Amino acid sequence: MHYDERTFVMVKPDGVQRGLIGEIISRFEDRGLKLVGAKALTLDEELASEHYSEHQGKDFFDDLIDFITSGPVFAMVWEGKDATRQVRRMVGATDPGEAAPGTIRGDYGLDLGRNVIHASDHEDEGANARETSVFFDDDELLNYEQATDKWRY
Ligand code: RTP
Ligand code: MG
Repeated sequence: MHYDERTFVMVKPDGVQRGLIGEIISRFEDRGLKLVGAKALTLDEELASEHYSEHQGKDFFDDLIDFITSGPVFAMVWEGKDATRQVRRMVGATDPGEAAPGTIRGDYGLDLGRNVIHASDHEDEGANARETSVFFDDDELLNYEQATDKWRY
């Protein structure tokens, strides 16, 4: 269990279009996580394929790439205790129809494609480092103390 674990998260084009960036940031802030990187951008096909390289060859891959390149996304890195697993719990199941109410996908997701948010897989050991490096250079990530740090992670 690492208190300063970092995890990669991205609001997908549907979440950006629906104005959910602020709501999603608030949820992670309220949970006591620390924002150490953020960036708005539109993915091209190459970057999108690199990000979702684990799904190359699957039947939903082309639709996934079309969707994720269809408009701006909002990429972030959050830091905190057990951050990868805790963020995944807050994000909820892949299919919003199965995601529990109270999770981001359970509250806002529409369907398997339009599920609002991506988060690195806590069961895939290298996912965070790999995905973070697709979006951020090392010097774009912050190291800072928050006044509230001693009260949280
Ligand atoms: P993500 O990577 O986007 O955070 O989602 P996830 O880990 O919960 O799910 P993953 O298995 O990595 O799938 C990536 C995205 O592909 C779409 N998908 N479509 N059978 C299908 O049609 C299918 N399966 C997955 C979803 O949008 C999912 O978020
Ligand atoms: Mg995934």
